[in-house]
Amino acid sequence: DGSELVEVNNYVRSNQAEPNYEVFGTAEGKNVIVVSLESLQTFVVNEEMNGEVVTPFLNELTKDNDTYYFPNFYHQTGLGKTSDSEFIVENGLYPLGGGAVFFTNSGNTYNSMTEKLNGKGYFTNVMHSNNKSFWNRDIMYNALDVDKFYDVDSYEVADGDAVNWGLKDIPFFKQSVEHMTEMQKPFYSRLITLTNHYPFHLDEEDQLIPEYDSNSGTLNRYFQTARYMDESVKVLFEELKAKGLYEDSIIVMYGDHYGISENHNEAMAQYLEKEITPFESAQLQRVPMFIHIPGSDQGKVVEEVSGQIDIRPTLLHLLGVETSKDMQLGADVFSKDHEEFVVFRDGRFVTDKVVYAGNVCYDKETGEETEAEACAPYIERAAEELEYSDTIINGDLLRFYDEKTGNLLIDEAAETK
Ligand code: GP9
Ligand code: MN
Repeated sequence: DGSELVEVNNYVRSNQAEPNYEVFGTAEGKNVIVVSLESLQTFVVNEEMNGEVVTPFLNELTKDNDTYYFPNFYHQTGLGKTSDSEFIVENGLYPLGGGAVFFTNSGNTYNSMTEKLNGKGYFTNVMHSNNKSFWNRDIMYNALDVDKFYDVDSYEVADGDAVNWGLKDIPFFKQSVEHMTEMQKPFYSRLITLTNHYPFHLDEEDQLIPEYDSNSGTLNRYFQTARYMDESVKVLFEELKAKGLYEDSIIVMYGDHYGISENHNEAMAQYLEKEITPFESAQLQRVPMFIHIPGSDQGKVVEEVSGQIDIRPTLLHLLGVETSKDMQLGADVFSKDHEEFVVFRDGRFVTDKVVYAGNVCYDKETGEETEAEACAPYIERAAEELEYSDTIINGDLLRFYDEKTGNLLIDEAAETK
């Protein structure tokens, strides 16, 4: 009957982070372009593979005056992979521990970022050249209030333009920007890339660097497809500039989840030149995150430990949209109240001092096992975070919440029973 919402609401309200008014609204009114970087992990950024630079364009962005780059940013997805990352970004809630929430709870009420931006006059859409029903997206996007889904039918897949899972990212970005030129402004577009996806195949003409030389063909090819992804992002920026959309847009990009699983630890150890302990495995869950605001001149590397759940409040605040009444669990990374505490969907967690993985507490600095007391206070809190999120989703509790006023609609709900 929604009564669980009282406790959840108390928790959310007491963990809320005030916006930082030095950056609040600095992207107000701009088009919003959010790019999901398929399977991109931080271990390839600003690194080389056998002397080859893997992500030259993204490396430049990490040093760019208009870009905030987050090297200590983690994915928080579960079995729902890409769709879980979408869920987190849209709702500021965790995905579920079991199946993909896009399948299990697509009938719920949500107060998505999309819905909020609809309310600000944005034309909201998702662009992804795959069948619309993959991950149940067509159904879930209705629940998230997405105005239009540009699925595979909105793209022309010419001969030689498809590889691996479908349309290559370069033609995908070109055609997506073409669509943007026709959109009502301002728009909020989420673009979901695809080429850097397992099993990481590329046509020869798109192989811009050689493969790696380990016993894992998967890891060997991954560097090549990551290199291609980097090239495709460069094309996105060029196209936005060519079409006059760049200056009026804010571009947020994040890795959706890991691409290289623990099955490739031996090859990964060869590349990283260190043993893949549970500590290293947790650190390998870092995915790059960029916030690019043309002309802002405020860019810097933000070392803050943060995660995908922080994207929604951070972005909304940059757009000048308040979130003080939102039922979200992340926090604005620019806020003084933002806490360096990232919870993975499986219960592992990372703070600025420790990494908790495999039931062992590690010193974040050294990667060595440290005394359990250093992690102890966080173990219960990590479980609590996930539990509150699950409670909201499993109980469809946003039905009983008025995000305009912050009122709980519990009495009303009880009456109608
Ligand atoms: C499928 C694409 C990839 O449309 O989002 O999904 P993933 O396997 O990464 O979840
Ligand atoms: Mn994915």
